[in-house]
Amino acid sequence: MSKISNRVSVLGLGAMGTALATALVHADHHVTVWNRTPGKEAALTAAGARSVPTVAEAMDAELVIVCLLDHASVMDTVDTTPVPSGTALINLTSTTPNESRSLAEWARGREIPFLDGGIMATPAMIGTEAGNIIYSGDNAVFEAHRALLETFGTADYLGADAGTAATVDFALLAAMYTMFGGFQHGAALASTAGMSASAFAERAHALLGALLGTLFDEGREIDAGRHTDPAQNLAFTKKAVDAIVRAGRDAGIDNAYLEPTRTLIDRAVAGGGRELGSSALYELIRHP
Ligand code: FVH
Repeated sequence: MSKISNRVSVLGLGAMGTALATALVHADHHVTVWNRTPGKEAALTAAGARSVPTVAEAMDAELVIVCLLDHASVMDTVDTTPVPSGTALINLTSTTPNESRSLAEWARGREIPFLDGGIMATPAMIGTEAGNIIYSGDNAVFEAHRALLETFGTADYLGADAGTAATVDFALLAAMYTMFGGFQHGAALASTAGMSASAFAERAHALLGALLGTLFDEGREIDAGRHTDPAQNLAFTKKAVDAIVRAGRDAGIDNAYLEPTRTLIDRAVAGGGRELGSSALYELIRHP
């Protein structure tokens, strides 16, 4: 079969691969889909996509987007068949930075133009203004397919190192998971006073929402290496977090989320950081 320009394939029809392929079909691209297990393609083929039974057939495209479970499943899939000359590969599977670099190395060895991406969105956000995907790797692939990539939402290119997008992706997820962990800790503590998690969510949303803007101040302090915060120094934060840990213990809940924060603050204070702002904790994390 000859290679047809402007054709895009999606490998993987999980929740995210389906959302990506759907957005491409809705944007009138010529979309080919492949999934390891048949049966997930019906809605897409009804909407105009072509489903193929083999990876080799899906590789016959200008651009192949891979969205599978993990690095191992990507290698299981792409390393089974030759990639036609000129076909570019974009990996949107969540992989560690080193896994992304190793995939880039694999692609380089086969002269496959390669871009790695981190999806900063849920499937429902793909194809909407809320969708955002960050990319790194071969800039020529990003520029050649930028318009198509913007089908998913905003598309940001972060640099030539294929591991950069995965690093930033995981950095954002680290912030997200610890925020949700903090919420769950708070909801558990509030429940011991009879407050429902929904009622707690309303209050947490109001407080955390009002504080979100201070992230920019934290960022500036860290970049300047200053760590001053006239409003609240680490000596004060230590007293507050110690008391919250005691309250959790008294209430009979598990302090597993909060204890590491307390340990970090203790280390910073013991190291002479009493008068510094909480952004000083960054230095302990960054330079362990
Ligand atoms: N869903 C989300 O909200 C997040 C948002 C941020 C980015 N993630 C990452 O996207 C990757 C795919 O996620 P997903 O939600 O599509 O995942 P599933 O619905 O579980 O689908 C998994 C697909 O992977 C296929 N698969 C698994 N193992 C293999 C393998 N060894 N060989 C070939 N394919 C494999 C699976 O196929 P099947 O089980 O239907 O045959 C699905 O197509 C992921 O990295 C997220 O972290 C999503």
